[in-house]
Amino acid sequence: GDVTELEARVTVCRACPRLVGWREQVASERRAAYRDQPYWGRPAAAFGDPEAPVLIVGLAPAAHGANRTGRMFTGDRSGDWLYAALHRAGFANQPTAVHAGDGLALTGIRITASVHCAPPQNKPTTSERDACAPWLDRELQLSAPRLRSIMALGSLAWDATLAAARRLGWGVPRPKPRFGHGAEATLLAPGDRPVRLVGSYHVSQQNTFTGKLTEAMLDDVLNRL
Ligand code: DU
Ligand code: SF4
Repeated sequence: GDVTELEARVTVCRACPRLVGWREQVASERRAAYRDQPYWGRPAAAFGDPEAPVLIVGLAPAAHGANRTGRMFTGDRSGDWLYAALHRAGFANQPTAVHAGDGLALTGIRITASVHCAPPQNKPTTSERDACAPWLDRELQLSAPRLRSIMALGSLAWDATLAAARRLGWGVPRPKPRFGHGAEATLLAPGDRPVRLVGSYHVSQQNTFTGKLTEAMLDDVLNRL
């Protein structure tokens, strides 16, 4: 289908020189430590159910997570949290995500990110965010006819989603809705179809280790989707 073609196209994108250099440098330096597995070192495409009515938008692949395994949130601590929660909520067939061939499948949900390549310090620049934005635009455009809700993980994803919706001409509330854990806004997709945007603190260790984001808080947002 269209979204699977989109997945294939993003994996060969080389638009951001700094990120192309970084993803390949990390891959070549770390390949030896993961000798028994392939090391991706390329853009991570969206992952999950191609017909999903629910979309998760994350920040960007982690250097040794999706940049290593090639699959969103796979092989890092953020993913341990996210996939366990998706399994509790009934979206994932298993609670763990170890590598791209581990049998994980999602039903009713897809996961993408505002930037598809791992950035140094998990911080993409403004120009990298702008360069990657058309991939999110396209994902939203292709999912629009069936999309009911979007979960934005962190404020960058929240802003990227609102900006994409605005570029696509969807109805977006003004003033711009503010991000927060559990914040909600209603976007109007073509045909004035309401799409509920829900914010969640990101599942990064900075939030989960400190207790800023608890399992109950994450479950609460997922259950609203
Ligand atoms: O080859 P495919 O069935 O289109 O699946 C591609 C990819 O997407 C696979 O790694 C599983 C995942 N996926 C999923 O998570 N949920 C679905 O409903 C369909 C595919
Ligand atoms: Fe392409 Fe996005 Fe990666 Fe930049 S971050 S190289 S736009 S996939």
